[in-house]
Amino acid sequence: MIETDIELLKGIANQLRIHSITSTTAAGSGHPTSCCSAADLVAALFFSHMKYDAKNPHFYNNDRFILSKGHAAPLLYAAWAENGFVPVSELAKLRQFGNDLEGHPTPRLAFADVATGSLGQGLGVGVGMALAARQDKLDYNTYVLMGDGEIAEGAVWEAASLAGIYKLNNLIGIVDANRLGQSQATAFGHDIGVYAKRFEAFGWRVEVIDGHDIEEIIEVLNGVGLDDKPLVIIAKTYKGAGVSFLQDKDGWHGKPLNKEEAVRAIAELQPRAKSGIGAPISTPNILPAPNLAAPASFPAINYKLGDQFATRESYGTALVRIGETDQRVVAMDGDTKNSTYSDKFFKKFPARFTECFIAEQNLVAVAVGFGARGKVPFASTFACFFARAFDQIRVAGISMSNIKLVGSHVGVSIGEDGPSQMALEDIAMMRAVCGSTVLYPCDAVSTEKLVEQMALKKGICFLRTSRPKTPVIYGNDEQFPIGGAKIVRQSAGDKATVVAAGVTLHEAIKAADALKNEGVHITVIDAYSIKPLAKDVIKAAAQKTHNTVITVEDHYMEGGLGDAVAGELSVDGIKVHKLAVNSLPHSGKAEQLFAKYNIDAAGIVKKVKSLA
Ligand SMILES: Cc1ncc(C[n+]2csc(CCOP(=O)(O)OP(=O)(O)O)c2C)c(N)n1
Ligand SMILES: [Mg+2]
Repeated sequence: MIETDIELLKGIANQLRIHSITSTTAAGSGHPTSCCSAADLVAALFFSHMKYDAKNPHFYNNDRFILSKGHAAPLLYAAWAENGFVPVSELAKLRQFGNDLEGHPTPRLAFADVATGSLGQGLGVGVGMALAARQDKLDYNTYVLMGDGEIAEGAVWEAASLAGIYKLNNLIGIVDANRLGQSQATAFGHDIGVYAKRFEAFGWRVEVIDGHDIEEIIEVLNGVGLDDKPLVIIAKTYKGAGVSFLQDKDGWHGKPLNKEEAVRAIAELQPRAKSGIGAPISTPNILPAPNLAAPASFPAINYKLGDQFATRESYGTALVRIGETDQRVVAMDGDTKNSTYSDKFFKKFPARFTECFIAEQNLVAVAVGFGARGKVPFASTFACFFARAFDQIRVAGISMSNIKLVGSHVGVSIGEDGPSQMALEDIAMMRAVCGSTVLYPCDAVSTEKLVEQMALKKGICFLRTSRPKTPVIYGNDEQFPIGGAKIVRQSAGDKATVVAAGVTLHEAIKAADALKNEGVHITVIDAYSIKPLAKDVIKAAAQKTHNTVITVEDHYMEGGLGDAVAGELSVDGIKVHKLAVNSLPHSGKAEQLFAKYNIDAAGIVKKVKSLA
């Protein structure tokens, strides 16, 4: 433990304010007043309380800091400049094209584990990290700095709830209660007792402090981990604190000072500022490092052709199998584990499973947190409910997160439960995420092999699993590389190329067999990798069938397999005819719904025959 030098910390806080003002003025944009309110908190954390190796922000037992109010990025950058990691001269390049000191933090920076800036997401990520620390028997703490306006977000309370349930005393939330939001005062202004009651109700220990009193800040931080609850520090602060003409003033959110104003502000701050360069920082404990190595291979699979399994069930089987050899694999679910079959993993490895209850935004945020700690998190729920967490998934794209999302119960094939439970937009949604991979297996073997691929592939991978049982059509040695496709039927003189995936692949096979009896032949392709799509395989097949492709999918018309194929192949002059769900579905038997939307064998036969 280093000795606390209160005067030095006060001085560093003002130095951080100066950097925040200077860099945003140089950039001509940014949020200097949001930085000023939190400067004392950040100075105390980075230069007295937190234990970390400032030369190696990735060190596995460093305390973690998530700037959930990501718009205060200049303050974070200033802290990492004052601790010596970022050259101070770099701060002047804030927000410049090509510089990693962007408007909001991203993991392009070694010290930002995740992207922030879409408010309300940091605490859930912190929950994932705090859980990862526990699983890895590491003693780092996770600190999450939030704005008071920000905590109106429901996702904050999903996270607060789970942290309370799991008594995460290694998670510390800090609310910078500066009374103001963007366009006006927050709903509760400085009536911060309201926040205290709310966090208390979620099972947190609450400390209400003056967020500009370094001694008080240090005192509450000294109490971190002393009981079995997560701790939230509600810090009463003033936006623009430290500068007389900014402090507690409306209308300054997201506004840089002009040059003359900056000079005046710095003149106020400079006499009370001290450099943090060379200040001692507490070092983390050296504990055994977690095993984060990818395995050389996975145990073999053993299926018999024709045996029937739902791909959702094969997912559960696969997860247990890869979890045996890949210690990085962890899983989480939103109270659907007996439907998604993630309960197989839960039963086998309870310590590596997190029940997130019915809170899908937090489910994804927790996965992002685990991913940021080197784990390979598999988060599952009904595919339709991932739509609730689309912003978390989108931001995971910016975080370049390594997360695996597994959505079951897709399409009209779920039948009787009706449209509220049917994922019919999920392919469109997941395809749109930067850097994502979208996979859609049709049988047990391809599911097992794709789950292996997902574990080995860094990035956001989505696996679409189905409820109905389907026969095993592939041999145990078949390989399913991401970006591939399987030609399952092809002969000379084929009339059309039918591209399907998942349940509709089996309908396409039935259609091929039915047509064959009538002397009509078609190519059938299993597009198990929707993104990236095996464009060359489909194109080569299409060129042998008069440039005619029919896509068949249990998904809405928009943005799914059909659009993926059309989007890739239209430039090559290939005509794509889409069969997909084209109206609001109704409860019913899967067969009835398939027939209604012409995505069953009969519909495919009809379509093939209709083509000249
Ligand atoms: C989800 C989301 N909604 C809206 C915004 C736009 N926005 C950025 S900062 C801000 C106000 C934040 O207020 P507060 O959390 O109190 O932070 P402060 O700047 O006061 O510290 C808003 C509305 C955003 N970034 N994210
Ligand atoms: Mg505020």
